[in-house]
Amino acid sequence: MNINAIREQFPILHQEINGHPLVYLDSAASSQKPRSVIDAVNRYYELDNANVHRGVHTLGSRATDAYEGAREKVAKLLNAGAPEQIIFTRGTTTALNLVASSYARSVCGEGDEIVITPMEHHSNLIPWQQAAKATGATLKYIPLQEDGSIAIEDVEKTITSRTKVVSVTYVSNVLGVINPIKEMTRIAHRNGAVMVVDGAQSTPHMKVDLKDLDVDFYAFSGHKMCGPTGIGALFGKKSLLNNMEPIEYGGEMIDFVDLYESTWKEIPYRFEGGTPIIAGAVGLGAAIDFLTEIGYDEIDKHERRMAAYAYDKLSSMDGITLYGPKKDRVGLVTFNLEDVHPHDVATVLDSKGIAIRAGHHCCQPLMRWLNVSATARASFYLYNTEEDIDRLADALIQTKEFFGHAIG
Ligand code: 7TS
Repeated sequence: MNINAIREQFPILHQEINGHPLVYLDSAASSQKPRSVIDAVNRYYELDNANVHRGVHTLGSRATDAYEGAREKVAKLLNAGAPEQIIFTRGTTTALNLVASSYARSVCGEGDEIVITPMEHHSNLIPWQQAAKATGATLKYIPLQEDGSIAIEDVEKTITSRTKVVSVTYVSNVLGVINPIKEMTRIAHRNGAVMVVDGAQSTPHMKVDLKDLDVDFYAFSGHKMCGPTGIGALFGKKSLLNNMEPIEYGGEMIDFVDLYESTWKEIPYRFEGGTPIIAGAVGLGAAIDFLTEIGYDEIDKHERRMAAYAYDKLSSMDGITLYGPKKDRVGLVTFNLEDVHPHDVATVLDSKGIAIRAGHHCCQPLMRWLNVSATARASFYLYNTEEDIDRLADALIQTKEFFGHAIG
């Protein structure tokens, strides 16, 4: 992987922030976009723009082909099988809410269980809290081990024959841990539960094979994987989607409408009410082309190298605490500097042109589990270099000094 050639394709990276060359270490929040994605969205608006699934005119057909072509690309990327099992959504949050509002509320009742973990992003936690409240089901948590990883014995103990839904993130946006989704899915299925996976942090970085994992639902966002904001998708097995009620009603999703009764289109359209996110889907399709051309093996190798380099470099410093397991992690490091609030760390780093994220990362229960109110996080993607991490480490040393502490 030629990192310089890759960096050349990301226009935003070539600028100074506060008098320093930008070092972007916040891709877990949102990745940057390559020229090919920006051009694909522009080209769509300049040449093909129209509404989909209705016009008999040429632009309408082109827009429909582009939109449905993007759906096929998503299905192929994830080895998801039939493209109608891919529902375009605004992102991971909307996709998970769709499963919790439509599927979970129809199958759960008093005495049933919904199982999640304390490491979930609020998007994969609050929808289940609300579904549990609405249905009388019990929300249960698989406990985490000391380093934040999940032990299969604990999965076995938590999931029971009363469990209807298990919903877990593939990769934690704070701990960087990769969860054993395939084994967890097997256990969920053995107990008659469906497996929902939050793929927000896995899809940008790892080859995901939904047939092999055998999960029932899988959600992700385009903006974390070089695509535009406002587009993502939900994969659902046809047998489940076919029996689910829509949660949004209106144009595009209906078959026949009468004054007092209506019927719905087939999947996926019944879940895509209103004019869809056409340009977003086009951009996502271009992002998939971009990532697959480079190859997930290369991306994964590069990011693991970055993560290991960063982990080793930062953990060798005094006065720093790193969170999450040491091995088997994706390209991010979450940390705290002793006696310096992470917001202050991020502010000092920004003054040196380095963008990191500070806060609770939409994981307040996980922060409580870690016994902190907030953390700093540096996250890497295919365009980051060892030099970026050196700049981060140097800036952290200066931050410690700035706040009056020596660091080794
Ligand atoms: N799930 C996980 C694991 C995430 O990391 C995020 C976003 C989401 C769900 C929600 O995705 P959305 O596109 O619907 O917003 N995570 C982060 C983050 O770590 N920092 O900013 C957003």
